[in-house]
Amino acid sequence: MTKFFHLPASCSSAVLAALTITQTPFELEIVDLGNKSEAFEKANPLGKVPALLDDSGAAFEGGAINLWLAAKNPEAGLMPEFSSLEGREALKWLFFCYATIHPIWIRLFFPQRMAGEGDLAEVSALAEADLMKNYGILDEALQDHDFLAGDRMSLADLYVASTLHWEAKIDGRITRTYPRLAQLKQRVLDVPAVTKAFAGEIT
Ligand SMILES: N[C@@H](CCC(=O)N[C@@H](CS)C(=O)NCC(=O)O)C(=O)O
Repeated sequence: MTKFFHLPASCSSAVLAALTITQTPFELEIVDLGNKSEAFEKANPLGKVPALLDDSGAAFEGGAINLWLAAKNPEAGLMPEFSSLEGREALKWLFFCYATIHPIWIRLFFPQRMAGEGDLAEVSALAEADLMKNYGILDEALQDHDFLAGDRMSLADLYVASTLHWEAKIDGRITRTYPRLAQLKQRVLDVPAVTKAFAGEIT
């Protein structure tokens, strides 16, 4: 059976949700970053969650895993047909989240990795300002429809909803500033399979 390496309330929560929605059987390993298991080291040489390991090999990078799960389980409707306009939008926002937004959170949570001997508070302040600018772009994208790529939830919405949990670090400033994002988060959390997957870890 596929082993899924996870840290509750981290970026691997979006993969947990996709595994649950697609009813993919998996065995859960909660990772201890301070004491990494041999299987986890094998699953991801970077030592980061999410990762999968099965008899065929290993997979890491949450966006890639989720796109693969979506393609393998089209009936789950996690992504629109890529060649459609909705598909282009969903891919655009998904890549925006993984490539642009997630690295900014890393700067906020681990400023020492960026600052070295420098000013941690300055790195954190710049990261927070960058987050506000980029979530503002997502907020604008929700002006005319309920989800980022139209009227149906896609992997991009799932990812945004799980990242918004981290805004506790900045006193909930994102959803206080951008109510459309608060609504999006609630819409995603209300999808029954998402509610089940996130139970107790994303609120
Ligand atoms: N690009 C990777 C990033 C993975 C990542 O940064 N995971 C974090 C949790 S959100 C982690 O495991 N951090 C541990 C560390 O950096 O030591 C992905 O999207 O899967």
